[in-house]
Amino acid sequence: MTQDIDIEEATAVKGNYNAEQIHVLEGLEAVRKRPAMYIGSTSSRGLHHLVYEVVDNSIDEALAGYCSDIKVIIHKDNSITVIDNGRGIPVDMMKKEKKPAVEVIMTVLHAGGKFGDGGYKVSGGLHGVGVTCVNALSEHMEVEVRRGGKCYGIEFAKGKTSKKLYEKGDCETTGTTVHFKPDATIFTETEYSYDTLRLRIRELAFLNKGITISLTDERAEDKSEAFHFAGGIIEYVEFMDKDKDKINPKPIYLEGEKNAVIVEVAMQYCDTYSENIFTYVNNINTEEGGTHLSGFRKALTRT
Ligand code: 0RA
Repeated sequence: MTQDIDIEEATAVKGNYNAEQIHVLEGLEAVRKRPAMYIGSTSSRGLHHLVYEVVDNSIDEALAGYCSDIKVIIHKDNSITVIDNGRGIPVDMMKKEKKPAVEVIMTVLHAGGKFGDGGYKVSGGLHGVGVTCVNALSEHMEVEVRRGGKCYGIEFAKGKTSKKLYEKGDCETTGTTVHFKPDATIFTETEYSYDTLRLRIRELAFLNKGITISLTDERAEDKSEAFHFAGGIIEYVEFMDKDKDKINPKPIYLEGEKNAVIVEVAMQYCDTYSENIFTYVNNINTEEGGTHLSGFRKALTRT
């Protein structure tokens, strides 16, 4: 993918840049210039996508086994806060960049992948560029990191650092809080739909058993829900079949792992004529199926 930006022009306008700054600018400007290339669209769909990208990072932390609770808040001004109780984004200085890791993660495209250990990135999405894109497309973003007994803050505007990492004080918990306000000059729609976010958050809670994901709408009074499914996709199937006459009252459940690929299946027969089959890969609904679906069908027929 070529990043279409005139570095010479940018340098001429802004003065002297060193190579590293140009690299950062290149990424962020590219995202702001062609946002749809990174998040699909700048309509309502893209607006909601920003939330999914941030939540995705917390889900990854949960899949790595370090986070059990994710909170999503829609504020009155249609800005969003995502809070998790994971390990917190690392804040230590990175030698090459001479910047704290959290700043590099938030401002350098593709920086995400360099961090977690093998197989860290398991949840779907933009593979490390996600949260950087959200930052680039936000009027402002604040990140709070709770880690190693301390609480830190860092702030950005349109993807650029506006307040360097600072220590806020002591803190006994760990986790990350990301607050962002989508840039109204980029998005054609800036109002969040509770129901749209709710559907995806509930789906993520079904797909990732044991994690609690809550959604709060501060634009309305007492509008808050928490989703937690200990049974995961078993409960998803039960939910989908709740008004049907079941042949096997308890869904059949299979779980296995091969070549580092984890597979989960939950199924239930009903007395209906048509079947509903939903497949997901890394939390993303694969509407057109794939080898995972055809393999499953083949195996089921054989069995
Ligand atoms: C990189 C490395 C580690 C954690 C994270 C990123 C991380 C990112 C996000 C984004 C939202 N919540 C997050 N929580 C964690 C692991 C650092 C370690 O080894 O402790």
